[in-house]
Amino acid sequence: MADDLDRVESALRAAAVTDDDFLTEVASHLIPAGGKRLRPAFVIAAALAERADGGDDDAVTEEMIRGGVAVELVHLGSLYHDDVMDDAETRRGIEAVNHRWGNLKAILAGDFLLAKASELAASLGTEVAELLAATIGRLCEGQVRELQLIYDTSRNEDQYLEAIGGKTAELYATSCRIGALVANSPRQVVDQLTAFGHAYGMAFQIVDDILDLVATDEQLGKPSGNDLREGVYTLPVIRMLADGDDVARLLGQPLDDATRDAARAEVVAGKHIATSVATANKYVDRSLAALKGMHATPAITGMRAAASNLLSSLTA
Ligand code: GRG
Repeated sequence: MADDLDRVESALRAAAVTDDDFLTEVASHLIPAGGKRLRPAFVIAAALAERADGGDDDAVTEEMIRGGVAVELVHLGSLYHDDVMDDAETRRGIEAVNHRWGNLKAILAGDFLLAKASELAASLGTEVAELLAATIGRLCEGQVRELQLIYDTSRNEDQYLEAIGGKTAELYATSCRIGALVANSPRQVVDQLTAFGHAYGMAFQIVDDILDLVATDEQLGKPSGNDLREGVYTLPVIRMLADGDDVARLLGQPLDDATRDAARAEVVAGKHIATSVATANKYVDRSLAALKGMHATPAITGMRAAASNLLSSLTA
């Protein structure tokens, strides 16, 4: 897998190169800064899911690499746009694109990355092209759902789950689906891997949202409690508000640092970090159940391990 991800890395860098040196610089900015490359890893794992030998040297085809690059470019483009919306100063431990070059250039460079993703997807056939286009739409819908309820203390669990389904889980589902499609897997397998990706993505975002409340600034690379400050009320907060908790007195408006810290401390002291971890666990179980009946090939074993380890970042 390490060699395959090196191939993804080279192809990713190549995809951001244009005739215009300035656009190349802006579009390439976040690529060397890292990122876990989880989505391309799932494309490749899903493509190898039925390979009992785990895939010999030639098993990972150029098409699989291209699929991985396409989904990572969508992810990257969405981060460019997300950082504009959040007025972010840093991303992946370096200066955010909007902070360095301004919003207009960040938006255009994000658009450029999405265009490149679409071009690569089109080279993988109509079904993949349509799937990636629909996924970009779902990302936007999820993000809009979230924005519509910013600072809204009546945001409910269904609204939260629907938003994270669109903004995060769909791209994981699509990553697995593209891998399975490129490998010409039977429809049943394509659908099982897609369901795995969706459930994994739900658990991933719930954990990400819990980390925003419980992790330190150093662990996050940004101030913790940022979602509270920005009025994005995530699962533990939604549950406290539904219980009629007193924390409501602090929310519903932009917060200064001291109020954000006070609200965060109340949420962390309450019981809904634990109940939200349990909900993330439910999605982990659902992701494992989606793979039921599939042979324990090296790729499937790796996907199961990735899901089972998802919650370990909370105890690390
Ligand atoms: C036009 C595609 C497009 C999107 C516009 C801005 C937007 C709509 C959607 C934003 C979606 C978004 C940023 C969701 C959060 C996803 C998420 C969990 C990001 C963190 O992913 P990691 O941890 O990041 O995989 P790394 O840095 O490891 O790649």
